[in-house]
Amino acid sequence: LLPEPPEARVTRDADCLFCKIAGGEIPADVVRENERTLAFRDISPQAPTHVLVVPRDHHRDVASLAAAEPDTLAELVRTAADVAADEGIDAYRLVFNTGEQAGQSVFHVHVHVLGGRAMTWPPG
Ligand code: DGP
Repeated sequence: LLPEPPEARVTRDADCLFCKIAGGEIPADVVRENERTLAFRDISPQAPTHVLVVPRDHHRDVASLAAAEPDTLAELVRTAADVAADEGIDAYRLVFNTGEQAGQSVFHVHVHVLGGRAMTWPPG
């Protein structure tokens, strides 16, 4: 038997926008990728650097990812730091919106990497 292609090992949701981006069906401005994660620029940037880092596997939010694949969650954060370094910024904000009321609109876990301008606190 031939080994499975990598995509066959990925958990996908056919209706999920970020699964489609991770699968290459919808184009995105990809800045980093590896076997488990993908980083691409947000379509509606809120800062000079605004990149989303997602796992290739489908999980609805960060708590689900933490429970199912803690190593992948750690890799999302490492990738976010690598993106910031690539962009030449040493101050940045990582945001995991969780739930509609907190501003989550795409239910495939993603960390926002925001930087390149001064940030205010508290967030709105
Ligand atoms: P959130 O609201 O936290 O779930 O963040 C979802 C982000 O995804 C939001 O900032 C806009 C971005 N987004 C939505 N659709 C697309 C898309 O088709 N391509 C890209 N690159 N980003 C998208």
